[in-house]
Amino acid sequence: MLLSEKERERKEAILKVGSQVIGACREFLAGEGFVELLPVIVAPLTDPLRHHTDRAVIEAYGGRWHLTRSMIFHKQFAVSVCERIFSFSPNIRIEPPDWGETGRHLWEFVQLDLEVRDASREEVMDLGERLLVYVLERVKDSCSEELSFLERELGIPERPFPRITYTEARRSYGEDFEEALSREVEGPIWLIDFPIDVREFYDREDPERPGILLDMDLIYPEGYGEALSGGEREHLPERIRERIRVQGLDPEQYRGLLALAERGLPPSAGFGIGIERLVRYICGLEHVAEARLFPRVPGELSPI
Ligand code: ASN
Repeated sequence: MLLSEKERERKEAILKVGSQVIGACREFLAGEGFVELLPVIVAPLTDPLRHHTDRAVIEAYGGRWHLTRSMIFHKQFAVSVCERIFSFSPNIRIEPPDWGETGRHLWEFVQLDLEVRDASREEVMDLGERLLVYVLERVKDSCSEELSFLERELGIPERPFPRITYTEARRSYGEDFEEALSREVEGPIWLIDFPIDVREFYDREDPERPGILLDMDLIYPEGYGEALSGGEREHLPERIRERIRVQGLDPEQYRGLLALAERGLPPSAGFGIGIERLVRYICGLEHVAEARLFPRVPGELSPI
């Protein structure tokens, strides 16, 4: 026997919840007029990310191709075609091996990545809240048996969700504020206004508050940590060039993005929400790896 009956039943319950989560996201976004894009797996450029992540590059046809860390730049281009887009985007991020123990990291995961042309941060925060509440309600309803098998009591948060700025969070909870904040709050909370040097260059600087970004994370309660990350985007070529320069990145690597920006990337805002983390939260799982049948845990090998 591959799994004991108890293990099999537990895995099946989690996978059924995961499947309902994906269906509920699609249903909600279709109702909001979104177009689903097929994901990009390899591209000449990808998200630089602000923390250290080993590069995952393959060579083909005389070119170097990055495995997608996030579809951020493709989303910025895509909204020049359709006003509202999303994709269930597989991401590869070769994180440090000890991140396998955080309970929150997989080095292959899927994020529901969405973007809206001409939107403000407020608009996508509103959308994010409605999406989360819709999914929780749907799953609570359609997976009541699975949730009771997993002994999970799921509350539906009230909107609007509270907010805290990055600066306030650090002042109140210290360096490791995300974890502490997530343990203390009763429901999801927005973390907003990150300082410019802690985030990637594509999050838009607030023109009225230099050094502060128009971005946000959503933090789950009960210690489950970050749910979602996003913001308004830098879309003007001179702004992108300047942010790349200040972060000490090689502009040559972002030649393709800069060429698109010169031709006119539209203003936009969006976010990505980790699907395995959402399933972990809904099911009350110890480790995000439990949300996948074939998990890729940093620092661990896999037989299949
Ligand atoms: N998906 C995120 C965003 O939309 C980017 C990321 O995953 N790093 O901002």
